[in-house]
Amino acid sequence: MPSSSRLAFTSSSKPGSSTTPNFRSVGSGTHCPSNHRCSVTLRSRYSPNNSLSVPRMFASMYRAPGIGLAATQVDVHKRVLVLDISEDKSQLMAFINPEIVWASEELSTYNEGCLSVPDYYDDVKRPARVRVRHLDRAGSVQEFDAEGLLATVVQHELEHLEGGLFIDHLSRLKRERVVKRLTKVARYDEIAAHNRAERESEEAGA
Ligand code: GNR
Ligand code: NI
Repeated sequence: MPSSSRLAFTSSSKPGSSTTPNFRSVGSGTHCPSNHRCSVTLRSRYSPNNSLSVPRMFASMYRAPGIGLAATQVDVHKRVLVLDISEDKSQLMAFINPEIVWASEELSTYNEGCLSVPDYYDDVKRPARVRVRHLDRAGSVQEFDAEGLLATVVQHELEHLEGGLFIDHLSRLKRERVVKRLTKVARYDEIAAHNRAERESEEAGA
C-alpha cells in the first residue's frame, strides 16, 4: 500500500521547515533520533508531566500531518508514542512505555516515510505482526496485537525511541545519500533564517 502511506504527507507539509518549528530533521545537527537514545522509562503511574506531553504530541502529529509521532521527535525524552492511522483522524492512540513482546517471523514490506526524514520514502521490511504492551494514559497495562499499517507504524515509532530511523534499514549508500541531502537543506534553512533575522533587524533599525 505505498500510496496510502504517502497520504500522511501533503505537498503543503514540509516537516522541518518554519511551519513546523518543533521538528528537526536529519542533518540539522540537533535532531534527537540521530544521536540520542530515549531511555527514560516512565514510572508506572501516569504523571502530570505525561498528561501534558500527550495532547501536545497529538497537536504536533495532526499539524505535521503524520500518522504517528514519537516523543523524541519533538524533543521530549520520554517513552511516549501517539498514533492515529484512521482516514478521518478520529482514532487517537497514546502508548506510554511501549514494548514489543512478540513479533512474527513473517515479514512485510511497507513504503515508509518519516517526519524526521522529509521528502524521502523507501521500502522497509519488518515483522508483519507484533504484540505490543504499554501503559495507557490512566497508567494501566494494556496489550494488543497489530498487523498491517498499525504494526508498521508502531515499529517505526518504537525505533525512534531507540534512537533509530527507518533509513537505518537501507543500504549505506542510500542512507548516506539522503543524510547528505538533508544536511545540505538544513544548512540552507539556517542561512535563510540568518538572512531573515539580519534583514528584520535592519528594517527595525531604519
Ligand atoms: O506519517 C507517517 N507516515 C508513515 C508512513 C509509513 C510508515 C511510517 C510512517 S510514520 C510517519 C510519521 C513519523 O515519522 N512518525 O515517526
Ligand atoms: Ni518517523
